[in-house]
Amino acid sequence: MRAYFYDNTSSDQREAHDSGVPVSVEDLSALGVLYRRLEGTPSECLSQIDSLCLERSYKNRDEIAISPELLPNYEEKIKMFFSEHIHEDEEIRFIVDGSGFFDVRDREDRWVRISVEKNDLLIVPAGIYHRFTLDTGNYIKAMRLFKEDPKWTPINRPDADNNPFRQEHLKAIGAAE
Ligand code: KMT
Ligand code: NI
Repeated sequence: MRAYFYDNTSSDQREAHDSGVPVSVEDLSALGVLYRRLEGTPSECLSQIDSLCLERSYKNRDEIAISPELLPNYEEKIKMFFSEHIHEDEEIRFIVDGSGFFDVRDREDRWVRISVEKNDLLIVPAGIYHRFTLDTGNYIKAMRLFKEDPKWTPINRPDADNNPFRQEHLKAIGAAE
């Protein structure tokens, strides 16, 4: 994992867009974005995920593979993942293989790009504006963890501006409007 401010140039979303200004794990955590790298064999990683699920009450999981060949309705899904949105629940992803970018908005509404790869675990909090893209490797496989009653539906910007989960997130990071 590596995080940095997005350079806001208009080239392909799959490029790194690295402004050269890093963002630390602590900075991410202050935005409610939690990161952990899991170590060990795949089965050791799985048992760490099992413990995390118990601790945080994630009762369900599935796996998604994203590449032009593997994901049905690829073009449409890729567009949807990259439209700025929130969820009313955490977005928890364990990267099983491949790599990609999660972009999240900071307190001043700047994009922070989080480059994730195999064995990275990322928790994106409810109410934060974010988006996802593949990188130029064009492939990621991720385990998606969710609570019993997942609130999957992305709520796009600006529709989510007055959403209570958005307001609560702004309060949590000290940026209430
Ligand atoms: C999402 O909600 O943006 C996704 O599930 C796609 C990213 S998972 C690597
Ligand atoms: Ni999302």
